[in-house]
Amino acid sequence: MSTPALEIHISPDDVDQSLVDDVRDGLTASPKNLQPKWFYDEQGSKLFEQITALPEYYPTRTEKAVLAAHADDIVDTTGMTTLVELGSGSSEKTRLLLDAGLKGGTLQTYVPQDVSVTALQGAVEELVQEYPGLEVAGIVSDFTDTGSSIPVRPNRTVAFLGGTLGNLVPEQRASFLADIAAALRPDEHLLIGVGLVIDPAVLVPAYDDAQGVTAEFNLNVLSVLNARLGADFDLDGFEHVAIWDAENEWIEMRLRSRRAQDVRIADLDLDVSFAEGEEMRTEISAKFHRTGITDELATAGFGVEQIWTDADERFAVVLGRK
Ligand code: AVJ
Repeated sequence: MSTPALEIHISPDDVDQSLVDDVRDGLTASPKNLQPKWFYDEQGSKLFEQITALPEYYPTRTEKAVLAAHADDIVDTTGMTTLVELGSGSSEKTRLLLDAGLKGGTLQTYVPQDVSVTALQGAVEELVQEYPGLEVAGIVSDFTDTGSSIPVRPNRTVAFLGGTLGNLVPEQRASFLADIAAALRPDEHLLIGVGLVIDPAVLVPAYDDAQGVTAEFNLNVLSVLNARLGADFDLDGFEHVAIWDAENEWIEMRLRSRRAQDVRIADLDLDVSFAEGEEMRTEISAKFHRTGITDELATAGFGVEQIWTDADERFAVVLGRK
């Protein structure tokens, strides 16, 4: 089998440099923070897959059910010829759209984007075998920086699923959405999956599960820093925290230092002190109202054509049209 071509817009050196910059910025800030994109080394991606199967973690299965129920409708409404998927990962959800798109007869090209060459290579090889009639053209890039690398093709739908939009703060979301709008022509589409604001009694356990998988996922980011930057974080010295920030309407994950401790990040020649009880933010996962996401899309230049949700209104799949 021939190796499918990937278009590379970011090199391993670029990724290393952005890790260095993020960690230096985050650990010298007050309060300290780390960017959620660094969760996903091999172990972190495995842990995230486990999270998606937890009874408390409703987003993945809910979004999948919404897509399964409405994939034909999405394909009919968009008439998509090209599906561009940002942050595609391994995505079995994608197959729901690909199946519907091929059945509908319009879909010709699938463009998955991911920051990991190896993850993308594997996914592309599988898809090429599974869908012989489909052109698959992968893009390696950072999704926040992808507007400019979206290939020029006929009738594109850009999909950004899973609720990952919620990892960005409002200003980052605005520039991300505006970049995508700038890359699209009139009548092309954006399909985004977002978690909705629901009862914190349901939300919080989704990010603080009984089995402790999310805690392990959160702590794993310290292993990533140990491995990639020669840091000496003691994972037992930190504990997982997940809170609902009602004002910002986001879940915030943090790592709380169990004791006063010093950590050295050798590759940055940086020493960092943590006070006992000090909390470092590792992720926000914003939740939305229909009106809020509609306004954010409008500001970026998209009209909302349709919002599909599950019966409990926990998760929304939103179709915007430029
Ligand atoms: C993959 C970003 C959508 O925010 O729900 C899961 C990541 N963090 N549990 C989310 C995550 C903690 C997830 N996203």
